[in-house]
Amino acid sequence: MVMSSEKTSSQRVASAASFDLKAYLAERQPMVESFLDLSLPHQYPETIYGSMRYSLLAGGKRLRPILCIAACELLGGSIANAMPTACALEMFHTMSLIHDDLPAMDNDDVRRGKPTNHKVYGDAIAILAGDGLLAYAFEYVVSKTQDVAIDRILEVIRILGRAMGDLVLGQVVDLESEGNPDISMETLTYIHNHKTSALLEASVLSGGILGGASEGDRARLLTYSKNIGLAFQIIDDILDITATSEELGKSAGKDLTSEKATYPKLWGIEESRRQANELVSEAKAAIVSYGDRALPLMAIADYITARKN
Ligand code: GRG
Repeated sequence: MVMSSEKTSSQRVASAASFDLKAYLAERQPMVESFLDLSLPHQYPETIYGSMRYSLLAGGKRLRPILCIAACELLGGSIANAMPTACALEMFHTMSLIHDDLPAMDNDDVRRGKPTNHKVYGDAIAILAGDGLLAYAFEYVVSKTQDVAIDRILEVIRILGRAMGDLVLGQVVDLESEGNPDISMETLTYIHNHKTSALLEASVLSGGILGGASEGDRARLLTYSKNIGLAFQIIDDILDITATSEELGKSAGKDLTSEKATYPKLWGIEESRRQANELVSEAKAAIVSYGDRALPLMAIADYITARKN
């Protein structure tokens, strides 16, 4: 659904800056928090539910659920249509963080300002908590989504499954590139398209599909999400250098100590920031035809480059 508009495209892109993203998030983030809390109640065996809840409810920006909800609303769907998938996206994201932090992978002690899952529950339970969240998220989408045609739910499941497969591919190439700061731009882009962008893309696309996206809507949302996905990673690399561990809620400066290839290393900080800003402009341009309904997604795109953690 493309809206006709009296504002010009550049006026629309500019007005994203005056959209009250704070108020938009203040309404939706607490809803996501309470649905997440209800999604996974304490039950037997207590250890594994405690471990999954520990990481799932540890905070974080909740960017993926918000993107899903915003894309659904853009196309006229409701928050309720998107909420089960929004929660599942956070379960997927959380499971990837738990596994990423394990000693066999990035070996991190702190995440979201708290000791990592394996530090509290041990490696075995942390692995199982990740596996549990992965499996449960799919079930949750199927059993809780309401007022959405079954073929759309099936397509959402396909997209989510593909994205989680992509995360594995990105992580493998990342692990294989460890200690080699001279990897090509092509390999670096492969890693981030799969590790980071894939789930952000799935968040936007699945929200769109739940909201009734046409083929044209899907193409526009894909362009938007691919651009914000890469911009998000570039800013992540910059923040690893410029922000403190307290601000990030995880160990800062790890890319330098682990000799990881990053965008700032390849381009420098200033050029990296310029590239991220350009990607965000392209993302916003892709959805400008939706009129004021696109303002939340545009403001989220701006937030991705302005964020401090
Ligand atoms: C998918 C089966 C399966 C296994 C996981 C470990 C792994 C394979 C993939 C790693 C994926 C990963 C951790 C990518 C990094 C993505 C990223 C930039 C995370 C930070 O996201 P934020 O800033 O975090 O949105 P918060 O805490 O705010 O949610």
